[in-house]
Amino acid sequence: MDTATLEARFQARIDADERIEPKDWMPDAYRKALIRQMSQHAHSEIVGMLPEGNWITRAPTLKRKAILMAKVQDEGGHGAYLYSATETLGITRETLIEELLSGAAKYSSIFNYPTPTWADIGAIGWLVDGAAIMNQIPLCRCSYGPYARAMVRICKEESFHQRQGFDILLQLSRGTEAQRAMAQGALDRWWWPSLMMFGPPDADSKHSAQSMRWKVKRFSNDELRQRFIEFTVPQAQFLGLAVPQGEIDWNEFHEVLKGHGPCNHERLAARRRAHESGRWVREAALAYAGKQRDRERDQHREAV
Ligand code: FAQ
Repeated sequence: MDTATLEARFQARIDADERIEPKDWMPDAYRKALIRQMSQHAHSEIVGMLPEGNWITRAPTLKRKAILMAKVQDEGGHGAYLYSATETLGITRETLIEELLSGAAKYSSIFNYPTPTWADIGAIGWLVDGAAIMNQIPLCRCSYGPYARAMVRICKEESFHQRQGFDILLQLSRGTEAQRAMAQGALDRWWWPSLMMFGPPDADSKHSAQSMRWKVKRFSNDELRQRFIEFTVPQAQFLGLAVPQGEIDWNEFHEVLKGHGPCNHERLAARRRAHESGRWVREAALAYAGKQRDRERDQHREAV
């Protein structure tokens, strides 16, 4: 069968809302687009552990510390599912991680901002996880089966994360004057970067049109951004906090993507350090797996 016929059949399956599975035929461009988006997503989850991890040792109570540790571990788990789902497209996790550590791969702009106060942890849960849910619920209906299924579980966990962040800010906003000011400061810092998470304006989004035809994306960047604003503003009012007014500074977004955000260097340096210090664990696990295989082979030989 020629490529044009295969492509027409593929698109017909997508149009009929059928799921594409790893062993199905797919156009090269579809495979590449998914590897791009899913690996960026996986990297974001892993790099996203860093701004919050910064507060684990300084959480204000034992309960808050336990909750934060669980949340950060969840993000690591999301990264692991997403790397596995990406591997089903024929690329290895080692290659993906090399791309992250060399600086060749993107991860979400949002994780290049600092977390100077405890209220920033509340703002990340409320706004960043809130934005992630808004973007990811439609991905549960994405045409690629492994990505869509990973998203179902991830979204359930993100909704717990969003509530814990809101709860931190609720407590601060009902607290002392200084605590209210801290909550407002965090909202002021995270509002614009959270809106930028949805990606460039529709007119500048180079992948959206094709991605929508393939039903990877179901809504445009601006549509989801607008929904997020409508959903979040009443919550800010409930907290008694003022939402910053004005326009998104797209110049800032592009600078962060080019590696010039406040924490780009720090984040990559932390990931490289973690990768180096985990080397012995990976080597030991590989050696153990090799020994296990030898043992199983010997047992099999003895049995026959
Ligand atoms: N940051 O043509 P479009 C989380 C890039 S997970 C950096 O519109 P597309 C959980 C884009 O890659 C957060 N780069 O692209 C958590 C492309 O560059 P390329 C991550 C961005 O793919 C919470 C170029 O700009 N979520 O938060 C960004 O159609 C708390 C042109 O853009 C996902 O990854 C950005 N914000 O739409 C963890 C969700 N926006 O690749 C810890 C899945 C755009 O050509 C703590 N991804 N770019 O070099 C998506 O839904 C889409 O990929 C978009 C971008 C919507 C992000």
